[in-house]
Amino acid sequence: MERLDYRELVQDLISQHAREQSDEHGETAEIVFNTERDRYLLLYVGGIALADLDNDGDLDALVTHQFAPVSIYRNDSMAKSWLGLDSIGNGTTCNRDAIGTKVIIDSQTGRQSREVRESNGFSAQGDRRLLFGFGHQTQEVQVQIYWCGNATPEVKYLTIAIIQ
Ligand SMILES: [Ca+2]
Repeated sequence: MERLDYRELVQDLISQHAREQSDEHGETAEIVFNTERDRYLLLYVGGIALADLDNDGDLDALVTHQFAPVSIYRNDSMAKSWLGLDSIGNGTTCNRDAIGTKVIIDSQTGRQSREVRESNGFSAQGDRRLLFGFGHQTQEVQVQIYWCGNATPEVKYLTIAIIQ
């Protein structure tokens, strides 16, 4: 089975959204609610996907509506140090999507853990890439990766730097 690149799918949706929100001169149009009915139709949520669409380390949101174009909400948090891990299993001892892989990171800011999941609930999907934030300082971190539930972790030591 072919592995889909969700980033390409999201870029297609963003391009489609931009075209739908632009006027005939290519200028981005402001969304105007003409009636309460329009507001209801736009706000009626069908599904949500949380992913780092602009690759800056924070989760953005893509929301589908039953009767309106897709909405995209960019998270404009301040730049911090972060790490994104995109896990790919070897296909024998761990599935190719690495579902069930758990990552624990110990740093000066504490312990964080994330797990690769197939889905995030009804009509919802999350970024398969695991995102970790480390505040406003460069630091050494210990990364423990438990591939597909394996009891013995793969251990890495990384230096996380702030991107300005
Ligand atoms: Ca982001």
